[in-house]
Amino acid sequence: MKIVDIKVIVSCPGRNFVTVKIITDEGVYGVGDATLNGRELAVAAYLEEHVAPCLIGRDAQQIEDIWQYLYRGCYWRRGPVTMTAIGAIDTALWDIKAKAANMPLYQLLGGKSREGVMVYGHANGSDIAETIDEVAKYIDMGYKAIRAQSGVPGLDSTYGVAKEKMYYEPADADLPTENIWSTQQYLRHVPKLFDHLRDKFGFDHHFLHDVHHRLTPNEAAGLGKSLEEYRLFWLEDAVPAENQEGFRIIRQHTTIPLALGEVFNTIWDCKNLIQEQLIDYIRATVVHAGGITHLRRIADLAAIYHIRTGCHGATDLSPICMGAALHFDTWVPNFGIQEYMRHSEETDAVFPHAYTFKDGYLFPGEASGHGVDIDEKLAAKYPYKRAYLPVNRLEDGTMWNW
Ligand code: CS2
Ligand code: MG
Repeated sequence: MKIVDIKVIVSCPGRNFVTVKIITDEGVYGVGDATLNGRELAVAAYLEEHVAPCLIGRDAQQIEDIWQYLYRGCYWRRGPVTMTAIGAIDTALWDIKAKAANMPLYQLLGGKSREGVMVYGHANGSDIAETIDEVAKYIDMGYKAIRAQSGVPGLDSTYGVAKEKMYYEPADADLPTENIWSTQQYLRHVPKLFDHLRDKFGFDHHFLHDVHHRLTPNEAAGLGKSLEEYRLFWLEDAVPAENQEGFRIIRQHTTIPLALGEVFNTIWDCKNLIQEQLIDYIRATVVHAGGITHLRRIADLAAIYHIRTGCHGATDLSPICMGAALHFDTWVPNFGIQEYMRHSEETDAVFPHAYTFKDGYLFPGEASGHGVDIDEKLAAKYPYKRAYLPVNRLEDGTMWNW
């Protein structure tokens, strides 16, 4: 089964997405998500100029060899652009293999390990009262797990707080928006949020929170301690993780479950974190961590150390990534949870998909392949629009992590 054509489709149905379509001489095709928020065209050019020419004529069934060829063979290993491009090709090839086998992808991976994939939704409000109302809406929709974010008094904008309530789009401007951050205000506010939430809703639902890389290890340790009584499912991205050893400090002080890794690209980014059992959930996902082929290796390493998966699933990951992740989640033995931020109607129309939501769970569907396609004609109606993620500064103007 030879690869005869590779298309790179860039479109903006509400937000930018990069999609790869691999076409074979047997007429079977597969699609993969190649979206890297705010750096979309770098991946599109990488795929068009440096990947596609090397793959034409190759056997689409040799997923592993193609993965190794693109990883080892490029000499410049790792990095988000390279690994997103590899992830997209890998996803499309798994889609082809499963379609050719006439099976849903989860069957090819080893079959179902569970009936449904527990997801968490995003409740957010400009203050605690509004966040409580939003959490109530998610509970009414059947969610078992809900991420709660709220505006911080004294700050004009806070990560995770959006006007649109069912989805959150942080890449909001043609040039990066500048936000102001205060660690002190934030640390005072978050325990109050969870105090109110537990008071109102009790302990039957899972609550999660994303710090979005804002703290130092010692600050994170303090926050973890102050949140322990509220029994969070996890505290996410408390600290930027380039310095993996930093997490030892957090671990020495608190038992709050820690989640990390939506920005990780390879097993090397989380090797120490996993082997030293410094985290509880690994957030790497299909599109940014080298596709199903590589994510599977990360999950297997994590399983040895009692660490479970919690794939990233924000709106900047296309429905193709979500579909592939759901097949992975259905199979992976050490599954934890899946993030699920809904896409806009425009996005859903461009990417028809087999997955469905019911009572707090997502189901990948029984279509062969990963069950997500792209409507190319419709996609062509939405040309690329440059959009950046915001940047963050401290109150005195110092650049900080967004
Ligand atoms: C996030 C994302 O979903 C999450 O947990 O941290 O909203 C993240 O900010 C975006 O994916 C960035 O592109
Ligand atoms: Mg996050």
